[in-house]
Amino acid sequence: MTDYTPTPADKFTFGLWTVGQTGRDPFGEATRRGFSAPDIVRKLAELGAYGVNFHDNDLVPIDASAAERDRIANDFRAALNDTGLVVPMATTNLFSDPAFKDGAFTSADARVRAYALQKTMQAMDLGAEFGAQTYVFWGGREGTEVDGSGKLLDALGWFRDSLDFLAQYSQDQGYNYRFALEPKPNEPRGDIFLPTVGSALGFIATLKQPELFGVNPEFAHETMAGLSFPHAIAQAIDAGKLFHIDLNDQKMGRFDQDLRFGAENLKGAFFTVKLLEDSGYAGPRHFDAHALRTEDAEGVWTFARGCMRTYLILKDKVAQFNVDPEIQAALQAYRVQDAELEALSQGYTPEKARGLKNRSFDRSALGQRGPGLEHLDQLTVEVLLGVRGSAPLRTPRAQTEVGA
Ligand code: GCO
Ligand code: MN
Ligand code: MN
Repeated sequence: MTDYTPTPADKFTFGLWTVGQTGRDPFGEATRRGFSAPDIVRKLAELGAYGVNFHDNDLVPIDASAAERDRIANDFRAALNDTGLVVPMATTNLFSDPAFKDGAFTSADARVRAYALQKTMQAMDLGAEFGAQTYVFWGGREGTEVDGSGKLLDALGWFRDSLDFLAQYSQDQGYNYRFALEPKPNEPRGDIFLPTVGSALGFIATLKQPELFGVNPEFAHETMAGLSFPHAIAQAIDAGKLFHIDLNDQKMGRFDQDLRFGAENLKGAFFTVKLLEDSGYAGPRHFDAHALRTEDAEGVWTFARGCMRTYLILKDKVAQFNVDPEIQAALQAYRVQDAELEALSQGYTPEKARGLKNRSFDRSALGQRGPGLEHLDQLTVEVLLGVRGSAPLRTPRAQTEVGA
């Protein structure tokens, strides 16, 4: 029986801002002290994580002197070297400072837009210094409460110009980042631009170098929009745009809870893991979540362990689902195959169009078929409840993929 202890081959990552979160919320002060960046690195390594990600100001305070910046970077580098933890992703804090209160790349103030570009270039330099390959854009303050400001169309244009500018900067510096846009419908703004994965995918197609841009979908954010996270990531995978992922959990219709992965929607978490594993997604499994405000330091590490452990348990459940004979039979029964009609329906020719138009279909028979979805779904629930099958089918270590 496996104990579901993660190893770096599982590619689990956390942000400095996630396990470092101190419990502060809009109504209350911090409830715990947080940890230094090197302490987070050491503890995550001890727990079996693969990497750590950061916003520029998680690591270096916004008002640090050059000497402070270098000292902080050196301490952080020493912890990474000691532990072997890597930094796969970096990002910019374009939301905390009052300068960004009405947007960064989409501010109506040209000076703020220019400062946002400067700050992001510096943050990209910092990320590259630690080997980050993916650069995330979460437009926390990119939005409005007052649409009478008349900037909806201009804002999208400013956003586009900034992303095009930064993609070119990355190439000129030889960083060759892959950029991942992270959608969110609201909070902290009343309405945030590019609210869903679908919106971000549509916007990417309008950029100068769309091939450099993908998405960083977050479980909580699609759920806040009332949407299905598995559906969102399926569309991103289909488009070749799943560049990164923020795993966490969320109750629908609430504030952004950033709960421990699998804490709330086990079925959604299961199909998330299934899509990632079955599609061969090779990127980090990043947890953008934090411990409940009630927790002390020990609770934070219980939370981090729990995210990884639940992922590994669900990965086992996916393997079990994929070989369960009754489930496989139900899946097969669900699909009706017809070689002749499939050949006629694929790849237009005038003959096929004529052939199809001349076919007669038994509409009433088509409407009468019961596809067996209740049966299939009950079997899925029973896999999740642990009453089907025997021992867990953990992938042997030697077969799991290693490396960045
Ligand atoms: C949120 C966001 C952030 C971003 C992070 C990376 O909780 O609203 O998900 O945590 O992911 O800023 O850019
Ligand atoms: Mn979130
Ligand atoms: Mn996120």
